[in-house]
Amino acid sequence: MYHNPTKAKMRTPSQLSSRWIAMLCLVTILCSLFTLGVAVKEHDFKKCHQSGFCKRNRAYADNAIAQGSSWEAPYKIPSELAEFKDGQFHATILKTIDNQGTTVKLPLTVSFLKSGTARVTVDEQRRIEKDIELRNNSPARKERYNEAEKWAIVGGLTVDTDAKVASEGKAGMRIQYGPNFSFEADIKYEPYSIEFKRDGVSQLKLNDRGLMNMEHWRPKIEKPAPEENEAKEGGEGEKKEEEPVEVAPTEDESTWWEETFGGNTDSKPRGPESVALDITFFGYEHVYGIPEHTGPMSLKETRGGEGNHAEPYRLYNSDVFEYILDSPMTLYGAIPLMQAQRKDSTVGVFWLNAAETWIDITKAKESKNPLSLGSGAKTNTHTHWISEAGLMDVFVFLGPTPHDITKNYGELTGTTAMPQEFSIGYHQCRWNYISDDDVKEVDRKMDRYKIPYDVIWLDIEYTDDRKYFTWDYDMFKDPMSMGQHLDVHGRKLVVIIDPHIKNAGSYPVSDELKSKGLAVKNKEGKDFDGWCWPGSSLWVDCFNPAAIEWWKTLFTYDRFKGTMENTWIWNDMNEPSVFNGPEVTMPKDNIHHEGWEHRDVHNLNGLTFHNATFHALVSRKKGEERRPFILTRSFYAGSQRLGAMWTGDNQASWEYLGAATAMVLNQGISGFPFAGADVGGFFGNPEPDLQSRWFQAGAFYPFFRGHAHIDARRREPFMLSEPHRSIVTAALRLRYALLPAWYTAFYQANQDGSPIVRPMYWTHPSQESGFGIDDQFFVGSTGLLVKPVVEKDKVTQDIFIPDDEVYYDYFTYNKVSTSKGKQVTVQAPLETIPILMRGGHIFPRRDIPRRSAQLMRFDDYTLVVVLGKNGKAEGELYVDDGESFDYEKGQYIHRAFKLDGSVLTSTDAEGRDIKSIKEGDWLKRMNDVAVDKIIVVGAPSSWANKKEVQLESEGQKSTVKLEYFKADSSRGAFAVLGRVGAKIGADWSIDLS
Ligand code: NBV
Repeated sequence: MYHNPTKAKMRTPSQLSSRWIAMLCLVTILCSLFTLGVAVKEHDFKKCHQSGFCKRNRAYADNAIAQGSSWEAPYKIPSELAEFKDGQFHATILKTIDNQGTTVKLPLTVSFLKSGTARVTVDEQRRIEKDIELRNNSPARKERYNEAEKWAIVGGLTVDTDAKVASEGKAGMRIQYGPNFSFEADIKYEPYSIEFKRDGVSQLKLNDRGLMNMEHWRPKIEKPAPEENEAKEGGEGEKKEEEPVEVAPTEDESTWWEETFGGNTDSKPRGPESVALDITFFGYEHVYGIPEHTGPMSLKETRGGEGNHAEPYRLYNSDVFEYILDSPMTLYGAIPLMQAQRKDSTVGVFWLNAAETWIDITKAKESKNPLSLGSGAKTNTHTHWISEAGLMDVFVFLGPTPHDITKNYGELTGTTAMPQEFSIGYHQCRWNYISDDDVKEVDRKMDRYKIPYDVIWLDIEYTDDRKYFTWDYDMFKDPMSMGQHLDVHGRKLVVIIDPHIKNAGSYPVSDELKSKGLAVKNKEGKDFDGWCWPGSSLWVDCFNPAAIEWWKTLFTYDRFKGTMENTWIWNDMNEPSVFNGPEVTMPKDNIHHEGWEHRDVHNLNGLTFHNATFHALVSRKKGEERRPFILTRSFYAGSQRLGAMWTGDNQASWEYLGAATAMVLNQGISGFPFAGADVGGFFGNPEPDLQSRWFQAGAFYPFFRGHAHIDARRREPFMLSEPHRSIVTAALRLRYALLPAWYTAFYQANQDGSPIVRPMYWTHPSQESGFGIDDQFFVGSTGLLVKPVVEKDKVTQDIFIPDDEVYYDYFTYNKVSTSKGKQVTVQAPLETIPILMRGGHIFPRRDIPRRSAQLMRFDDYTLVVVLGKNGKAEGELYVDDGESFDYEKGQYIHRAFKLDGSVLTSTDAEGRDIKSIKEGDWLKRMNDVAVDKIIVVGAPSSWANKKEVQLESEGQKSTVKLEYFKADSSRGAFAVLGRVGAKIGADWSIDLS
C-alpha cells in the first residue's frame, strides 16, 4: 500500500485555509485547462491566414505563381556591387519597392565554408544602421535579430579561402567549392537567385520561383479615414497617377502595425518585417525534418489536395494541449533543418531564424523531355520559408549522403552530449509521486518484481506551492533520505524546475529575480507578469548572461536543499507556456536582454532555459565535474548539446503509440536524437495490451520514460497483472541487456551527429522504396532492425527489407526469406517485439539482469556476431565511466570487432595503444571486465565438428569451448563460444579456421 495521507490532515487551520485556496486555484486551472482541452486545440492556435505575415507571403506567392513567366521578382544585384574575396561573395541586393524604381538595400553575403557548406545571409541596410523609427515608445532594438547564431552555432564557420570563381559577368557569378571543387553556386543577378549544383547537376535553388520577400522598413503613414479620402480626392482633384505604386499589388496592410488574435493585441513597434524565400529541390520527391510536428516523416504537401495538408508546417514553440495527430500545427520545439532525398543523393537546408516560421511544401512532376512525362518524369519539391522577423540566413548542404548532412549540420550546431549512462536506462515518472514514502515504495516494488529502472521523477507537486527550489515538506519530509535510499542501487531522482517563478512575497527566488532585474520585460520595459502553475509569475530571461550566473547559484547543494549528487533536472513549460498569453505563450512585444523582442527570439527561448540549467548543473559544486542530465520540452537547433527531449503530452491510445515512432525518428535525423515519447501515453489510461506494446516500443526510444497525467491511474510496470507484467519486464530487460549497444550508438551521435535510431532512407539511400518508411529503424550501427507493433490485437508484423543481406530473427535466429525492397511477415504475438538482425554486424550485450545501469557497469560482455552473406561481420563498442568528463582525457575503451573470414579480432577502434594511457580508477577496474560469451549466428557448417577454438590475447594462447547448433528448416545455424575471458579493453583474436 502507498502511504497517502491527505495534505489537510497535517496542517494548522490557517495553513489549511491557504492550502484550500491554492487547491481551489489548482482545480480551477485544471478545469479551465480541461475545457481548453476539450475545445483545442486547432482554433486556439493560428492558422496561416490568421498570422499576418504568413497570409501576406502566401498571397505574394499566389500572385507571383499566377503571373507565371511574366512575374518579375523585384530583387536584383547590380553587378558592380558584387565581389568575391577570400571565400566570400559580397553584394547588395536592391529591392525595387514601387513603380518609380525606388529601391532599398539588402546586403548579401554568401560564405563558402571549409566543411563544404554554403551560408547565404541577407540583412537590411536601414535596419543595420538603426535608421528606423519604433512606434509606441517601444524599448525594442531596431536591427533585425542577428544573434540566433550565438545560441545555435558552435563551430564549422571557417571560411574556405580555396573556393574560387569559375566565371563572372554582368549576369552573375559562378563559384566552385567543396570537395574537389565538385560543388558550385551559380549566383544570378537579375532576378537574384542562387542555384546549387553538385558534379554539374542542379540540386536546389534559392528564389527559384521568385518568392523571396524581405519586408523592408517603412514608416507608418496615417491614412485619412475613407470618407475624408474620397472627399479630398474629389475636391482637390489630386493627381493619383504620380503616387508611387507598390510593386506587390496584393499587399494586405491590415496586419502591418498591429495584430489581434484571441483577444491579445501585438503592438508591432517595427511594423512589417518578415523574410521569405522559396527553395526548390530538383528531382527530390521526399523532404524530411523541420520538427516538431506529428505526421509522417516524409513531409506532406501543404497547399491542399487529397491526402495533403492545407496549412504550412508551422514552427512556433507552443504548449499545445492535447495535440492532434497528422498535423502541420506547431508543437513544443523547432529545428528548421530540412533534408531532401532522391536515389543516392541527399541535400539539405538549415534556415537559421528564431522567429515564428511557416513552411509551405508542394511537389510537381517535371520533365525536360515532354515525351518522357509519366514514369521518367522527375518530381521537384518546392518549399517556401516564411519567418516573421530577423535575418535571412540559410545554410546549404550538398551531401551527397544523409550521413554527410548529419555531419555538416553537427559541425555547425554541435552534437548530442555524451549522456550520463543511467539516462539511457528506464525512467519511471508520473505527475505526481506524492511523497518521499511513495517514491521509496515504488522503488522497493520495482525491486520486488525484479524490474530494472534507473530514475524516478518528481513533477510539480513536490514543491511548496509551485515555488521551484522548495519542497512540500509535509509530503516530502526528508528528501535527502529519499535520495540516499535510491542511491543504494545506483538510482537517481529527477525533479522538475520550470521557468515561471511565482510572483509572490517571501519567496527569495522571485525577490532576487526582481531585485536583480533578470526577468523578461513587457513592452513598457517593466517585469512581465503572466499566469502559470504558481498563479501570477515572472519568467527568468536566460538570454541574459547575468541571469545564467544567477540561475547557477540556485542549484548548489547548499541552496537547493534536499538535492544531492543523484538529483537531476527536468525543464518543462519552456516554450514558454504562459496560460493567459497569446497562443498560451508570451506576447511577442515582450522584451528580452539587450532589447530584443520576444518575437525575434521565441523559438530559442526553450534552448536558453535548458542551457542555463545545463551550466547550473555543471557548476553545482566546485570540483564536481559530471555530465548534466536535463530533459527539456522545448528546443531549437543546438539543444542536442544540452540533454534529452520528449514529445510532450501524448495520449494513451494506439494512434499516439503509432505516431511516436515517426516523431522520434524525425528528431534523430534533425540532429537531436536523444528523444522519446511518454510511454503509456500521458493523458488517459492505457489498457494492458497497449501499455505492453508501448513498453516494447519505448525500449527502443533513445530516451525511455514512462509518464502519466495526474488524473491517470497508477501504472508502474509492477501494477500490471500477468502476463503483461512479465511482457513489460522482458522489454525492460532487453533494453538493459542492449545498453552497451545503445551507449555506443550515443557515442556515434556524439561524434558526428548520427541518428541513434536510423530510418531506412538514412541507412539505405539507394533504396527508393524505403524513403517513405517511418515505422521501423536500425539501432545505431548494430544491424538490429526493429519494427514495434503499434496496433491492437496484431500478432504479426510486416518488416521492410532494405537490401540483399541476410536477416535473422533476434530471438529465434530464424532466417528471414525475402529479398531487397520486399516485406517479410514475422510472428509477433503480444510477448514478442519484432526485431531482426542484419548479417554483417557485431553488437555487444550484457546478459546478467540487474536492478539498474550502474550496477551493470563492471559486468562482462556478450558479443553477438551475425555473419553476413560474405561470411564477414564487424561492429564496435564504446564505453567510458558513464558520468564524468574523463573520456576527454582518453579514459575510455573503444573496440573494433571484426570477423574477416576465419579470424575474429578485437582491436582498438582508433589504433590507440591503450597501455600507453595512464589508467584512472575506472579504466583500472575495467581490467577485470571480459568478454564472456560470443554467439555467432549463421555459423558455417564447416564448424559443425569444432569443439574448441584458439584465443590469443596479451601474448597468451588459450582454448575456448565452441558449441555448434545446426540449422533446421527455419532456424539458422549458430555457435556459442565461452567462456572467452579476454579482457574487454585488450587486443585479442580467435582463430575459427
Ligand atoms: O508538470 C505537469 C505536466 C507534466 O507532467 C507534463 O509532462 C508536461 O508536458 N506539464 C506538462 C504541465 C501540464 C500539463 C497538462
